[in-house]
Amino acid sequence: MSKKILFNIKHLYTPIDKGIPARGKEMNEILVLDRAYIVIENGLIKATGTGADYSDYVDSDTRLVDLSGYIVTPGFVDSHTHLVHGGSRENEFSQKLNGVDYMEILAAGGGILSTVRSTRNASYGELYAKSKKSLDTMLKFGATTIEAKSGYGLDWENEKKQLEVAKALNNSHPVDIASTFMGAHAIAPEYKDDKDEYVRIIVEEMLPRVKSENLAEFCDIFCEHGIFEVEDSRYILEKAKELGFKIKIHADEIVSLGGAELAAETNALSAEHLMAASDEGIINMGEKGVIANLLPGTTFSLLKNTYAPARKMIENNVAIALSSDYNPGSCPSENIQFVMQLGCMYLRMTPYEVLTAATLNGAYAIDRSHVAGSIEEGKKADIVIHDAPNLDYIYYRFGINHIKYVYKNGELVVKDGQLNY
Ligand code: IZC
Ligand code: ZN
Repeated sequence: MSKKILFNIKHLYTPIDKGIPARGKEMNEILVLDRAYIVIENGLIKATGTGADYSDYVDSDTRLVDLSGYIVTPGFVDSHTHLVHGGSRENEFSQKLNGVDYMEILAAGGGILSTVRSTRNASYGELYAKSKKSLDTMLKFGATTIEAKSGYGLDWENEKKQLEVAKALNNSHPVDIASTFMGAHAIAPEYKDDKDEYVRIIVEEMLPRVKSENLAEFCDIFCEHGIFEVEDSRYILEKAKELGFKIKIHADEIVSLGGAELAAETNALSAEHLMAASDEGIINMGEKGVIANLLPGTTFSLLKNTYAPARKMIENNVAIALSSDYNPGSCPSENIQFVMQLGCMYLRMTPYEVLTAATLNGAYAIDRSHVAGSIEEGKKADIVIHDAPNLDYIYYRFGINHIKYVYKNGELVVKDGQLNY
């Protein structure tokens, strides 16, 4: 039995898990404990409290860790990433600076399709090494659980390669990874003039194989004009549901297409982006309990000012998760803290709402709420210690890394900001 007690924590901040995602104004409810302690046993949280009461839990082989001067939050849950991919797209950065639109770059065979070429050309080992490096960066910024999508293979061999890299990293790396199949990220170049055939391949060939080989839990689709229209998306997602996948939709990222409405209609677990979501779509999502997974790093990186209408979502009782969208095109940064800072600055969410979004609601968005997302008895001891005097400070001092220590499953995996596993 290994036991640790983190004590003398200046302030501990955590959302409270009520068995469903925190919706609307509930997102602003954070439990704050001063001079707090956390008892960790066998990698799990056994108890929390304040003051000296932890002494009841101390026995001869308990390790005591004094955290005076530091604040603590749950490990961050980055519930939307494109972790596994080949190459980079800095060549598109200058195009973007010159006003060329994301969709124009894609229509000209670049964008996602450029990363498809790099990913197909990369070996399993190369993808593994590159993804591991990114995962280490995510961990150093405080993410202890993430989601990873495929979608840069667009054929069986290469989609499988991406998903196998994510699965292997989930087994070998401290960060937990939930996998999503996203063969419907773009139309494969081989079928650019025959979308229906590519849709058939996704539904009849790839989805059943992903399921039978247990390579992913979720199915996601890029529902956007000129990629997969609402009808294509509905068809693919309904088939995915029949096979037992939980579903997600990249919805209303660029134009208002009815993606939010579709997410509500199909009972998707989450809808992603939503920068251009309609009022009706937002209302429907609130009614159906679809999580809005907002990705302000992408809006920032696309040089846009059309941030998702988070306040309107909160007014309509929507649960919001916040994620990096880490990918080589529209958000080439693994820094979840910067995304949280953007959440305050541009989505106009409160520091408490942002914390809920990047922890508990992120865990719900990838069906990990039973193990992650809050510092509560029975969950994994995934705990982040910030070198900061209070929570506001970590949003106010943007662009730097505030992490002092990270515990994952009760083990110290980041020490003084450096990897320690
Ligand atoms: O590689 O551009 N939006 N997919 C949908 C992305 C962004 C990732 C990319
Ligand atoms: Zn994405």
